[in-house]
Amino acid sequence: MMSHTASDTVQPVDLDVPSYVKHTRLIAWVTNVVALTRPARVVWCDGSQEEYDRLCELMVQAGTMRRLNPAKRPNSYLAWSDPSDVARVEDRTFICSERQEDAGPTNNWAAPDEMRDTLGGLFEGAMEGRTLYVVPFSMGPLGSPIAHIGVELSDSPYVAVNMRIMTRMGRAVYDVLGEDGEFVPCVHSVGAPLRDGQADVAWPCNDTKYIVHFPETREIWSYGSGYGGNALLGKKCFALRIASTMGRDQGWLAEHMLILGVTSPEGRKFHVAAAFPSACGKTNFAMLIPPQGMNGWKVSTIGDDIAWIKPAADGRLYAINPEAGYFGVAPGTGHKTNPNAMATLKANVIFTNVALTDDGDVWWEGMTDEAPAHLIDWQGKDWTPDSGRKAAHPNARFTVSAQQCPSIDPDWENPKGVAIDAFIFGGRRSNTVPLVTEARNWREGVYMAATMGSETTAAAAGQQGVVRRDPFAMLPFCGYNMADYFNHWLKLGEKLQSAGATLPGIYCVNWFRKGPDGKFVWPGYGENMRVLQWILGRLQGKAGGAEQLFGVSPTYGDIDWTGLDFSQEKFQQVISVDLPSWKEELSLHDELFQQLKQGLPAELPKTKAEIEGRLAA
Ligand code: SAT
Ligand code: MN
Repeated sequence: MMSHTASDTVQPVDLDVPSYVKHTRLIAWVTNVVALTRPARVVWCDGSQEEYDRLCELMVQAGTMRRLNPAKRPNSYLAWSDPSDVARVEDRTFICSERQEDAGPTNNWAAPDEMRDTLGGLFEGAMEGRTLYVVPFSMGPLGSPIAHIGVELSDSPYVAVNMRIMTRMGRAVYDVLGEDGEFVPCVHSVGAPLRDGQADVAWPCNDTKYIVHFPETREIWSYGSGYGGNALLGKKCFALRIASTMGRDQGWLAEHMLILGVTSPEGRKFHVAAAFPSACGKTNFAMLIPPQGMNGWKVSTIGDDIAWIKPAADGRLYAINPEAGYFGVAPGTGHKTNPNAMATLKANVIFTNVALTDDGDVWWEGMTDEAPAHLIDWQGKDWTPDSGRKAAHPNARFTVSAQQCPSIDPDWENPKGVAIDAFIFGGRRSNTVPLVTEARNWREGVYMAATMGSETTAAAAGQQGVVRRDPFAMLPFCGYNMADYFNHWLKLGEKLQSAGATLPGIYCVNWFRKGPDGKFVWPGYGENMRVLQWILGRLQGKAGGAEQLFGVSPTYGDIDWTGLDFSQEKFQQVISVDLPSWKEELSLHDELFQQLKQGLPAELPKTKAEIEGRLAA
């Protein structure tokens, strides 16, 4: 990068603090970040529609976004990122706790002082020529006792408008903050200063990337990427990595979970929180429409990605969705697979890295059975169905307000949250793991969740389709030592149980078993309602099942098959527990336990020994 003597050319900018911002510590922090990064101007975002429209128009002018055909997709935009900036970068993500063992062996760690030096160098002058946006946001309903506030300073208008959809962003946050309220400071730069009249590019970013968390001081610094998970700092950085450490310290849980409501034909309502790794269908599951033959069942959506869960005075666990929108994977979302998402996406959407149709609308693989004859692909190139490549990036995303979802639950903004009846953990496994298994107790459930494996997806940079352990679907998102995290779950369960509470049931699912032909055997999507129904039946003592190696799974007769032609033979293919595969699977659990041996709760190897005993017998 060019060296530059900033003091000759760059005048200190006028901060222009709005009169409604009265928080001295916040103003001092903004002053310091401005002095370090030297933006050309500072804009205090108020969260208004006028501001959103203005920033979108600015990006249309700059070539960052294009406006979609208002007749097809009102008030919606399409952004194409730099081809190198399309996913989270786990190898560039750091947890900088004071002690390395607090980050644990599954996180990248750097000493806080050294990292502060590195960041100081990177952020020095990083915003030259750009605008610094001050983005105040609340994770969770404004003023809710479960909510927490953050302020993101970013030189990306794409971040500012996406944060307005994904969080409660704007002026009202300052009323809650007052003069000295707590907030998580988040600093973000795309790392592409504009110097000496240099022309801008449509999607500025930098080959050098750092996504950094300081858990003790609860700070986030992100450099070099404009992509969602790296740049919208309220999401994975705050609501999972920083919040998980807050939860550890304060006795609650921040989880990579969707939250849904499910109402039985008799009108009884349950709430389920379910953890799956990125790009494994959380949004689809949260918006599930029960299939033909399961009339009277209803699923409603509370959240699609993150849950903050706190024990309440009644001994039950209550969950809120800290977000206000969905940053969902577009490919695979269609009228057949997720009609609710398609309805949600009718208007007011920001699409990133999907393809553009000739009539100014969007398309992606899986939206329709047949692809349009001609498209402009996500890299701006002409595309036809025989191009031999995908039109949308596999991790292409939509950003849309949760309020637009037809299946939104009336309680989705309830500041108290909803009481959780069951936790579901699921990975993407073409073999080995059965369709559904019930843990016989909390400890067995924590074991299942801790040892979960999943085939990697396009949501993270790196090789795809390889099985890796992804405990609780939190491997990339836990802000502290995973062994301590397991312990936190075990201890929370013990505490609630000894106070006389009934804990939620824990279930492990796998929608992704493949047959000998390499195709998925389970139809998935709406048909997952049958599994949900079995789970709720178990919770009420109404549904049967059979004990297997590590829990209870349904037999063919325990599932309601009304309206679906699914043979006993196929069912065997998705439910079977193959003993040689499980020997192999347990050795992989062992590898994980070896890696996490420091601080690993004894309950986990003990549970494994029990499974091994059954396997030998
Ligand atoms: O890119 S995000 O981290 O926001 C989405 C995901 O990977 O789950
Ligand atoms: Mn996610």
